[in-house]
Amino acid sequence: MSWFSKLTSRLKKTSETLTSSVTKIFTHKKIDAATLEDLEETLIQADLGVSVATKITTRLSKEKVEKETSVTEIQELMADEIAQILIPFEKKLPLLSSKKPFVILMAGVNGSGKTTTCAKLAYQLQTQGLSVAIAACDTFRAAAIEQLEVWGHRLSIPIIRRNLGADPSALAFDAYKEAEKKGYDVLLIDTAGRLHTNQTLMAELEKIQRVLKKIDAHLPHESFLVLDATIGQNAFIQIESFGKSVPLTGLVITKLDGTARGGVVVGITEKYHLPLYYVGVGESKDDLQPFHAVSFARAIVGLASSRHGAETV
Ligand SMILES: Nc1nc2c(ncn2[C@@H]2O[C@H](COP(=O)(O)OP(=O)(O)O)[C@@H](O)[C@H]2O)c(=O)[nH]1
Ligand SMILES: [Mg+2]
Repeated sequence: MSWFSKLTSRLKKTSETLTSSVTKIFTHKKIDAATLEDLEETLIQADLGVSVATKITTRLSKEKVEKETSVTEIQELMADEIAQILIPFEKKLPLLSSKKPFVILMAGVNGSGKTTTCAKLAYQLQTQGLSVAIAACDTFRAAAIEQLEVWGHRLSIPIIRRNLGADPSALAFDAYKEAEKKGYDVLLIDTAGRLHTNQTLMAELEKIQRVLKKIDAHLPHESFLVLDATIGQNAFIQIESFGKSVPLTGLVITKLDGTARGGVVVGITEKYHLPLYYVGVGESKDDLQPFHAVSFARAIVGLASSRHGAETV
């Protein structure tokens, strides 16, 4: 299955919900104030955010008012507006060989998908010819270390670990030194899940960064917040709270396959202006995709990858 087909099929819950509402609003109806108001409400309910909803309805009212418009035309217009918002936040990882190992810290609440994302990302980078290790800095739960070792075994990823209860910042320090010695290109740092309200754990996350900065002030090169899309608007408070302890450089949004709330990606990027590097669309090793704004915009409104239906990705 191509990259785009998978994205489209995994985002079906979001696109079907959105499309069925749009179809209901516009079938056999001209665009007028009432239909536009219904559309605006639908878009807000789909977690796209008020300003995006307003942009779409304003443009429709300018271009199409009092005309019969096909649902496809409306989908195209929505995809276009959404893509324009998302494009600035599509960014590729700058894996510069001068920064070796390139260090990415993964933060987030429990269950957001940090460990799985580390494994999938390591696998993806390996297939691009890079050598990758993961530091198992979630030393709180035995299951977390085991979970990484299972992935590591399955995908031949070196896991740098210590025993349960070990100091995560000391482990991060040692893992960097080991990755440096062994010449790994990339080091991913998995961390324990924490509620953003837990001061002790947030302080520990800060300590991991402080310890790494003693080696090199630029470390970690990237700090990603891993967000579970199914939580919808709650993502906003997580970004704000984690942002106080970690200078976030980017986002990973997971579980887009399991939710009708995929629109939240638009609301989040528009509000926080953080690059979105990857999206998680399932639980297996191939289910992490680099974020492509245009494809994503088309997929969430239920359109093919290009205007002509051809695969472009
Ligand atoms: N459907 C789906 N499940 C995911 C995705 N990413 C992670 N998961 C699942 O979410 C659960 C929690 O993931 P985990 O990586 O352990 O979260 P962590 O606590 O942040 O490390 C696991 O059962 C994963 O398989 C995704 O993109 N889609
Ligand atoms: Mg974990």
